[in-house]
Amino acid sequence: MSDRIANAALRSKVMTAEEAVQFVNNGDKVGISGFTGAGYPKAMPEAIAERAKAEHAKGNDYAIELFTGASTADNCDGVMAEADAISFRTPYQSDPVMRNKINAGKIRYADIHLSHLGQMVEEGFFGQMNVAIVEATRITEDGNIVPSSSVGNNVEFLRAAERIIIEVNSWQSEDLEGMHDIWTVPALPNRVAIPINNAGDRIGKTYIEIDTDKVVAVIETDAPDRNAPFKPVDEVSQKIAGNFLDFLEGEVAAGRLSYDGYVMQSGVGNVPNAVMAGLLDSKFENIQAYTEVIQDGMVDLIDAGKMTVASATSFSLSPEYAEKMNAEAKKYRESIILRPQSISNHPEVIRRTGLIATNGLIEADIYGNVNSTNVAGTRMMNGIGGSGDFTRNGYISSFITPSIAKDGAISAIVPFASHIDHTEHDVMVVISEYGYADLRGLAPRARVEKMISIAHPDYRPALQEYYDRATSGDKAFLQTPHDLATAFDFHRNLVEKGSMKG
Ligand code: 0RQ
Repeated sequence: MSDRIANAALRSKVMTAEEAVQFVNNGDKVGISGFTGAGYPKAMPEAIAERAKAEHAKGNDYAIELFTGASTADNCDGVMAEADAISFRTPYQSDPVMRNKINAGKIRYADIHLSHLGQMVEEGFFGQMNVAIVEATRITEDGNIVPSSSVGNNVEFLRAAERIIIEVNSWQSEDLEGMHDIWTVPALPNRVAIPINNAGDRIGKTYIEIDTDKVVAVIETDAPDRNAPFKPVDEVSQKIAGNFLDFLEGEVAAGRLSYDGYVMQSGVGNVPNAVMAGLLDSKFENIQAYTEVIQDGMVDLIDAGKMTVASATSFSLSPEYAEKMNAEAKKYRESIILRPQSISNHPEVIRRTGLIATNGLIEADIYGNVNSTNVAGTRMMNGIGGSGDFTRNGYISSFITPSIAKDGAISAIVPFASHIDHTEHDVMVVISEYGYADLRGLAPRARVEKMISIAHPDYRPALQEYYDRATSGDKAFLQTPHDLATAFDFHRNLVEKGSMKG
């Protein structure tokens, strides 16, 4: 038996996932570890999926309500969705099978700001949590949990659940111990200020204290995290990264940013990764990240001595970089901190650090409203994730996007966003391969020209025609002019004809 389970009482609870699944009942609210493809339980999801299939074959109902940190992986979200083992999901997902079931109406999905969920769970907004299933690197002598490659909502789930199942994964490096910083805001009415002034401040413990009496099972696993590798940086991503760096340079020239004062938040994806590659060759030094996930590009910046510290709640590393992290965790824990997502994404700290938020989008409209979640206003892509936490509270909030998707059938710049996650009040800069639209301080009508200038040339005439139509004649609503009869023509074309061009 693994020497990673140092507590004798918990050692006596070791069993297989197939045995432990008896503690996960139909209708249970289950909070699991996991954030992007990191730190999710490796054995229980398949056991839950198998139990669901067996129960369904007998004609019995069996489905759980699933709460996580964020997205997980195909052998977690994917297998359970495939087996119809999930009836409700929150706060974020990106698995194709789960996405299809959500859009088919088979899984109810609540898309929630990542910083909000822990508090909502603990305060009972969803009712009683039944089970917490959390991956650990190690269980200490006192029965505390050393988390693995993510922290997410583990603390809140472990506190709120009636029963706890711990998966101890020996694939995770024991040297991760010391990287975590576990501290949560006391519950109302005893709130205090979060004592983080700088991204690198450590304020808590390196482990999570739990009520060991609630532990019903401990499972030993030895399985890797599963994150997809990044696509190689293409020409469009490179241009977007270049435009983003031009924007940063402009801030330096204007005296609003210094070369050693950049605090970064970055969404995941290929374009953010290209931005980080661009930063490697830039004049920026001593970069700090106060963000949600540690990506390959940040590890490169740390290795190059360009980034001094990265604070997040999870890794989101390619398989190659995950292996490297495991091999060198002792070194990286000097400059990487993993916190609960209620702290990594907390508005109070985000505002204090003065970070520049940079996220992806589905579409932005000519006035700067951003849709991050629903294609054509109706089909869920992934979810809002942490983009709202950072966009609303960043010092500067930027979005980076290719001007088109699906070989040009979709324009990222539209007349009227078909769903709005980030309002015109929060969106400051939108960047595409054609340049950046700096919307700060502008009235809505002054933003239009800038937004059209970063649209794909194929779509610029139609956007201009729309704006001309919206402002022609005696239109009543001149603060944000719209022609309501044609405001969604781009989307109607997409749905009816397969392309926004019509
Ligand atoms: O689809 O993979 O089938 O080709 O969306 O698009 O251009 O690679 O960009 O990876 O940054 O994703 C908004 C989805 C953008 C993401 C979104 C299709 C496109 C492609 C991916 P394919 P790109 P990205 C912190 C912040 C919300 C959560 C968030 C997201 C795929 O950024 O989920 O910001 N954001 N969290 O073809 C139809 C459109 C589309 C579209 C793109 N208008 N219509 N499909 N796509 N635009 C999160 C963390 O830090 C964890």
